Formats: sequence, structure tokens, C-alpha cells
Amino acid sequence: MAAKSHPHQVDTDVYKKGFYEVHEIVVPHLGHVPIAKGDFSRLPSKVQQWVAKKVDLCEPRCLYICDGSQNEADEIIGKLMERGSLKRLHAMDNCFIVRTDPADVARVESKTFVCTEKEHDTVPHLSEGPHTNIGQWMSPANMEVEIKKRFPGCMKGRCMYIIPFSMGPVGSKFSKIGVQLTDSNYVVLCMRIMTRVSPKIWDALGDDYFVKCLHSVGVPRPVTRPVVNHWPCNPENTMIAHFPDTWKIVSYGSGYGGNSLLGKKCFALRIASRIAKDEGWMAEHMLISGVTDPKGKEMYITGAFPSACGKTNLAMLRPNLPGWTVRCVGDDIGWLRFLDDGKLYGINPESGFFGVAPGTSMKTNPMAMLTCKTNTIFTNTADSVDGRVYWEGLEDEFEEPKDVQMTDWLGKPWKMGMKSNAAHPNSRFCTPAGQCPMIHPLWEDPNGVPISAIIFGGRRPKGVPLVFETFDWNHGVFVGACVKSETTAAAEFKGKNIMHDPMAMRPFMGYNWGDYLKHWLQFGKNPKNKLPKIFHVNWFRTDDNGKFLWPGFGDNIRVIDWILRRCRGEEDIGIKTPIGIVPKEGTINLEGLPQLDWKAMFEIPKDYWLEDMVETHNFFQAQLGTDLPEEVRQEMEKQEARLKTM
Ligand code: OXD
Ligand code: MN
Repeated sequence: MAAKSHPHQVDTDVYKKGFYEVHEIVVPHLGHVPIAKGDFSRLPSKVQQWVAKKVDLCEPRCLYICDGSQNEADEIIGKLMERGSLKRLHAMDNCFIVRTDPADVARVESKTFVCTEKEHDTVPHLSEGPHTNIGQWMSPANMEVEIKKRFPGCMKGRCMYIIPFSMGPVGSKFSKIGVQLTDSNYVVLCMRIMTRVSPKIWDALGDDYFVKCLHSVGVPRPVTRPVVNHWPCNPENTMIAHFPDTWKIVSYGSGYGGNSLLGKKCFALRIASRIAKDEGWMAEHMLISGVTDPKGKEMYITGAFPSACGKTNLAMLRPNLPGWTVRCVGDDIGWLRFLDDGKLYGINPESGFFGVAPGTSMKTNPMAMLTCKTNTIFTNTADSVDGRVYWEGLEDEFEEPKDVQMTDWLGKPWKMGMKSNAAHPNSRFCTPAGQCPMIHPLWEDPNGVPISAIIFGGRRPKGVPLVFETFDWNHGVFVGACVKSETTAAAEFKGKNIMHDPMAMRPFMGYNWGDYLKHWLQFGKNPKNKLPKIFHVNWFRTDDNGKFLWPGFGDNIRVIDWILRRCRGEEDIGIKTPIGIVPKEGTINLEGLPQLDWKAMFEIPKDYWLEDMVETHNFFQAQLGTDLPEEVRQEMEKQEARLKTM
């Protein structure tokens, strides 16, 4: 395993001389700042110094040290309800709805940067063509200028919340600690669900490094810009910056989702992917699930899918085959490492689900529906006057009275049958993972669970078979690098284009993705590693009329059954094709399904794939340039040669 990285974490002396007490701290420029809650002296001194520096910069009215308790949440919920930004859903148990400013509804990839001294540490060397769209670089010096334009005094009149959190079970060797400073109490409530927030973090931190997360909605008081829906934000100046060399995240202007819940995409993927490279593990955009067959044998799978390909649905799959059980370990992020026995183990670093609401229903994902019946914050969905929550996809199961008066995500009166959307397409439920009825008993195991298969996938209406297995680790890395999918509402893109999304990490890559592929490849070179098999699935292939060829959802277990049989060494159920091993006709259990067109689901159109190879070649040239790893180039050439002779 590579040496542990050593980010520079020591702050300047002036803050060490600060005066910290239980009731206030004193910082050089601002003077006395009261502490509304918590004991500042309990914080490790390196945290105190960093907080003091940021207090001096942001000039909050007070400090509030979060402990993650229910009392704390109740207190904040009370305040937000008083202000009108949070509403209780009376028909549900401890559930609330929030509406954002409609200008702040999704991740803003165009304003997301990775800042390293050397540009090449973040993005590949490109000799010509368009700039890479996988990772956006800015020099730390230039980002410092941007920070100075935004942060001085940005929390005036607001409280600065100090959130100590662990990604992964507190104390596990897989886990990492972060501290988020934020002026959004909505963020405090969601971080408490999505991460482990506790005073225990201060003890667990010890001498270790922590990820420094600074967040502001960018609306100091007195407010000089209109605040819509009681949702302060500053979309024109939104900026999300990552400093992987020093384990720092700085986010400004947005209060929503991955822009502001900094433990998720910013820490657990972008910063963690770089830490993982330095320390010899992997931080991936992956679900983890345990799958038990009718004989009682359990195996674990991971799945890397671009946003909005049904990752949460697959993580919580309810098998349509008798005798099978799936239990969820995580639905979005997996931290994986090869341990001494040579096997790959994974944990879910999060402790909640931040799932897309529209399309989630008792039909598509009953487990998510049951999870978010209690203790859940819904954002940008609709609600009804009788205290229920609503979004597109619930038409059939929404209980009587169906013609109840509702309020849409924009706060306007709405009734079922109206043409406009009730909920924003990227509206979300934020709900504790531990409440999921099929959460895996080992989901918080500090040692993780052993992974047998890695599954890539995307929304590919044409050309791509339902499932194929890659020939070996290097071919699997190549196939992962080629992942593409239709664009989604989770980010700011409009329309449906097929977009490259290598390893489903395009928006979340924390360093040069040529180096990222090399990092993956080197795991395959270590003879001690028992490598999982790598597969690619496509639930979304359509016929000429645009109709899905495969039923999906609970029937995906049939494909997973085939995958696990391959992992157990069943040789005679696969046929070699130029792009990988596909199931031999009849080897996927289709019992009980209406007639399906096997040929249409599995055919590999030569012209389509030859064209796809040209496109892949151009993509690698434009986006990886000279950083394309030799092994990946060889896999591309071998695949092209196989296709030509097919
Ligand atoms: C998400 C995503 O998980 O966009 O929100 O991938
Ligand atoms: Mn995701």
C-alpha cells in the first residue's frame, strides 16, 4: 500500500494566539464572537485554529458546534419552521418539506473546480482539440482570488455551524473525518442524515488529518438581494472548489445537494479519490449490495452508473425471482480496498440516501418509499394540504382523496392532472439509510464487505447488449473508461444527449483521469489481488418504436443471477463476442416473463460498434491526450481488431 499522504494542515501563528473560551472566541480582525452552543475548548487545537481563521474571514454573528443529536435537529427544525422555510408533513412521521429558490436546484458542474499547483495533476495533457470536460482545473492562486472576492464577511448576521462528521463508521480503517463550516441550517439537518455527526469525532480525530469543508450560501445580512422561498443563495457567484493537495473544499452560493452537503460528492468522491490514489485504495461512484441466492449463498456486487440510471433502485432491488434476497449496503458511493487476504472489500461512507424522488414509487422502489416514511426531508417535491408528499410517478398509488389541493415545487397551487410538473425532476428525499427495511446487517461493518463483481452501466438506447462480461481486469478498465449515458436532471444539462461518463465518475473525478485509469490498472498487476470480475449492463435498450426491450427493476435479478454464476466459474453459460462475453441463449432465467426478443437484447451490430470505436478513439484523444494509459490503448486496438474480423 502506498504511503499515507501528508497534506499541509498547519495554520499561521496568529490564530494560535487566539483566545478561546466556552462562551466566545476572539479572532484578530473580528474580536469577540459568541458561541451559541457547544464547548470550543473540546475541539482539537488544529480544528480551533482553522475555525478561528474562517471566522475571521466570514465574520459570522455566532458559532454553533453541532453534536448531531435529535434535540439539536428539533431545535433547528423549529427555527426553520418559524421562518417558513420548512414545513411539517402532518400525515407523515417527523417528515418535512423544503422548497429552494428555483435558481438553485442541481449540481453546477460548470462552476466546480479542482485546484492543484500543477494543472496536469487535475487534467490530462492535451496537445490539441477542446479542453477536457472531465475535471475542471484552476490554479490555487487564482482560486484564492475568487475566494477573496466572495468570502470576506459572507456570513455577517448569520450563525456559523461547525459540523464534525465521519465518512464511514467512526473509527473504521476505511473511514475519514471531515469538519464542515456552514451558514445553512438546512445543510446541518441534511449532513446529520447523510454523514455520521457526533462529538465522538473530536476524539476519533486524534493526530489524524481531516478534510476542511467551508460552505456559505453567500447571503450576508442585512440582505441586499431578493431571497426566494426563504432560501438564501447566490447563484451568479456559485463556485465549488476542491484542493486535493491540502484536503480542502470551499463552496459558495448554493445550498442544495452535492453543492452544499460537502461530505457527499465533494469529499467522498473528488477529494477521497485523490486520497485513495495516494493511499492505495479506491473511492468510486458505486452502489454496494449483498445478493443471496435461493441456496442461501450471499455475494456482494458493486455498480457504477452515471446519475439517474437507477442506481438507488438497483441497490434496493426487490427480486422478481423466488428465493432471492438483495440487501443494500450503499446506494451511491463505495470506498474499496484490497485487504491482506487479497480480496476487495467495500464500505458505504454515507449514512443516508439523497435519492431522486420523481419516478420512485412502490412499483419501482418500494424499499426507498418505506425508508422515507419517517425522519425524512423532502426538497422540491410537491405536498398536499392534508400533509402528504407527492411527485411524478406516484399517480397510481397516491391514496384518496386524489383531487386534494396540492402545492407544487414552485409553491403554486397544483392538482393531479395538471400539465405542469408537481415536483422538480431533481427533487430529492434525504433519509437515514438505517431505516431502510432491507439495509444489510453489515452495512456499518468497519471491515467492509467482500466484493465479487463490479458492474458498469449506462442508459444506452441503441447497440449495447443487456449484459456482457469483460475478458479480464484491463479490458474491464477499458469498458469502464468507455461508460456513456443519456444526460440527466441531477446536473444542469438540458435535453437528452449521450455523454461519456468514465467509470460514472465524470463529474466527480478528483485528479487527472489518465492517472485514475493507471491507478485502476495497477490493482490488476498485483498478483496477490483476487480481482473481482467486471461486467457491463444496459437496462435501457429500446426497440425501433422506442420501447424498452427489458422489463428492468425487480427483473434485473435475472441478470445478476447470470453475473454471479459467472463469478462462481460457470463457463458454459457465456459466449465470446468481440466486445465481451454475453449469455448463451437461454442461460438467463426468464421464467414467468412475457415473450422477450433475445436477439434484439443481445445483438452486437458490427457497424454500430465500429463507429463506436472511432468515437471512443476520438474521445480518448480529445480528453486523455498523451495520458491515455498504454494498456487502455491496447484494449481499444484489440477490440477494434476483434470487431473487424467478426
Ligand atoms: C447524485 C448524482 O447521486 O448526481 O445525486 O450522482
Ligand atoms: Mn450519485
